[in-house]
Amino acid sequence: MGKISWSRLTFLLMLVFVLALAACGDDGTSDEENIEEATAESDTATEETEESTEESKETTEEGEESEESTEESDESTDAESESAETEPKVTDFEPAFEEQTRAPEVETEAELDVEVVAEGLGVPWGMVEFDTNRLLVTQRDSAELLIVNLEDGSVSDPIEGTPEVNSEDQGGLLDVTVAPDFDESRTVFMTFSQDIEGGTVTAVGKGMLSKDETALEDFEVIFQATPAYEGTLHYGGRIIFDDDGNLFLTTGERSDDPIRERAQDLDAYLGKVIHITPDGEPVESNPFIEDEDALDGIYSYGHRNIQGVDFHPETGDLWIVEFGPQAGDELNIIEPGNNYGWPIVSYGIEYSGELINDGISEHEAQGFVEPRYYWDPTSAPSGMSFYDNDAISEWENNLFIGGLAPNYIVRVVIEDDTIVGEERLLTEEGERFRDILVTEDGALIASTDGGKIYRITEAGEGSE
Ligand SMILES: [Ca+2]
Repeated sequence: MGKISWSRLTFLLMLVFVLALAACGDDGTSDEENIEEATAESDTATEETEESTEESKETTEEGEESEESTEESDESTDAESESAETEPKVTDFEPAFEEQTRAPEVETEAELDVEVVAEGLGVPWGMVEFDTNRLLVTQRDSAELLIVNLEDGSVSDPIEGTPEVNSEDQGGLLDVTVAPDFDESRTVFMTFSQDIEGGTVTAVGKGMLSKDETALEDFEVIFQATPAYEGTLHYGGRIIFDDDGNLFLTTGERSDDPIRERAQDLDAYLGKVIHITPDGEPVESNPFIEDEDALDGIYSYGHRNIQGVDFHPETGDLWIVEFGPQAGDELNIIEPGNNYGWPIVSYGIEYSGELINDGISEHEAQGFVEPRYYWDPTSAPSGMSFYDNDAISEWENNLFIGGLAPNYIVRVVIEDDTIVGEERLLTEEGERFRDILVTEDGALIASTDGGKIYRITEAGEGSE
């Protein structure tokens, strides 16, 4: 074949590729609503989610190809300026500062071992390592608490004594953690969606794990994020202990318009970070404790649906990830008394495509706290954990976040509170990553809505 036919062939191939891209370009986002919002766990919704998963897989593959062809055609392009995000933005918003979105893509250099240690679970929403290489794991829909042994993959029978939950839609048994003095007190804390008069609330309860690990004894509810609402979405529900032995609880704003406006109200626990003692009482140093019109447990407000929380291992700051509307998922550093702006300002838009509150994205200009980072399109963020370990040294102090609908784990590299790199891991697994934890020995553990628990270690460094 002569040179002319080769270049003609190349041209035709490129033309076909460009046309294919153009044809698919617009519908990549149309089904984003199925991501988590409407993930009513009905059969229909599940099918829709699977469809949109496949779509996003396709676009990812196309994205990778287009990245390659860009490199071929223009080798002088600085590779470092490439973002881990390959899909087009769904909004017209510009970031408040350059590093606020689409950080340069980074790549883990270590070779990783990725292993499924357990499968066949339900939706393992929350996990905690309560004993070396043994996890307490919640099952959201069946409201079961299980013990998963990471060393042999064994899964216990459901622990007796867990609370009754409302398991519709996004509700169920949510997060789990243990008291700092668990070895003596045996106290386990859980969050869940609870039916009370007037609707449902995000609730926190605690009980004592029996010596034989088969039952939670004397389980009692210690906190309810009132007011109750007749809805089954946006419970938030993460809990974490601070160094003083108090609990941070995150909530959601219950999703619907107008209830979501309560995220701005200091007389409602919706759309808040809440700071309580292990008995469910407001912590005395809370920012609104002197304000008679405000609820004493509130620590920060103006949040949408906070799905992940952890302390930065170096700075000690409390970081959260909140699920945005269509785009506009945010990473925030939480300071007492601050207002994070939802639903007055957002880097996202409604799933219908309409603007939110006339489409104001600038937080600071409106008197709110700018997110340290946001995603457009969505990363569908869920549970998260800082890598407070040096087993994989290049991961030290990085943040790992589960992605539900773009199916990957997000790795975020942070310097001076600024996001300087982003990587997407396990993109080929096709799993909705629900919760993340780092074990004492430095394994990254990820649970998925497909009922799997993954263990990720450096190749050759595993515990087996
Ligand atoms: Ca915000």
